Amino acid sequence: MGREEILEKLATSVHELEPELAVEAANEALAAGISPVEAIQEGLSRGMAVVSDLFDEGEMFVPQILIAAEAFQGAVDVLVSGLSKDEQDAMSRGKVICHTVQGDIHDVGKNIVKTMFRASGFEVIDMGRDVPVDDVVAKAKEEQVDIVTGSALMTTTMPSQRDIVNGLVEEGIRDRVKCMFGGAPVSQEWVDRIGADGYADNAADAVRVALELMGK
Ligand code: B12
Repeated sequence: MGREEILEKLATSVHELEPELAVEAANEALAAGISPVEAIQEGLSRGMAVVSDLFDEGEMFVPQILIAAEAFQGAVDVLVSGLSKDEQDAMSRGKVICHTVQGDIHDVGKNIVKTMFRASGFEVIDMGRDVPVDDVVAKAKEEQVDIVTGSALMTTTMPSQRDIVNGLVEEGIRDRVKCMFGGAPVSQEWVDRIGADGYADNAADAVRVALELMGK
């Protein structure tokens, strides 16, 4: 099976909701020498984009999204297990907190972003969802992370992102910690307004922006 076919199979397994097929395709990707990052970006993420579109069009519903996320994650677990020693050593690319902000339980996007960070060699602390602002700020300080990221999926929970930036300022560590935010209602304009450092509207760009912020 060729490279294009395998990438297509990865994408299809996600939007056709077939976790077993996703694992099979991930193993084929490894055997064919396709890099984990490429398999996630060009394969799985394309499948997830289809899922998002179908959802917006009312053609797919939440239970299906969760199965798609399961297929995505299962394939990622296989792909990451295939990272070379060098790639695993690159784990020092930076330490990142991922979480979904206070009051918000939407974590599908957060999990994708987390996965992309891990697959790209970042060390990720996943704090889960509906995480109090103070906990995030305290963790950033305690773990001396390089970047705090946070997802907000509701207009009502976006202000927590601003509170995190302010909390880091109050703790006196804002100059040492970069802030990156995302989620469907979040925009570059919002991120600029609250004085954060980075924004991206998808997981692949999130990694690209993070590397820029780290000066890499
Ligand atoms: C699935 C879903 C749910 C599931 C969540 C399951 C889960 N475990 O996540 C359930 C059913 C639980 C749910 C509950 C609710 N939901 Co809901 N939900 C959605 C839905 C359909 C899809 C979200 C999703 O998973 N998208 C797919 C992922 C892949 O996309 P994403 O999260 O945007 O992430 C991508 C990018 O944004 C980016 N990104 C994400 N995070 C980050 C972080 C960084 C740092 C960066 C750089 C980038 C980045 O990269 C990701 C990958 O490409 C959206 C509709 C929508 N179109 O967004 C509504 C939606 C978000 N929900 C909504 C609402 C209102 C609710 C409820 C309040 C409903 C209710 N009345 O009970 C509750 C909220 C409870 C709470 N306190 O949070 C509204 C929010 C409206 C608003 N106020 O803004 C939406 C927009 C639906 C709507 N049109 O009304 N929901």
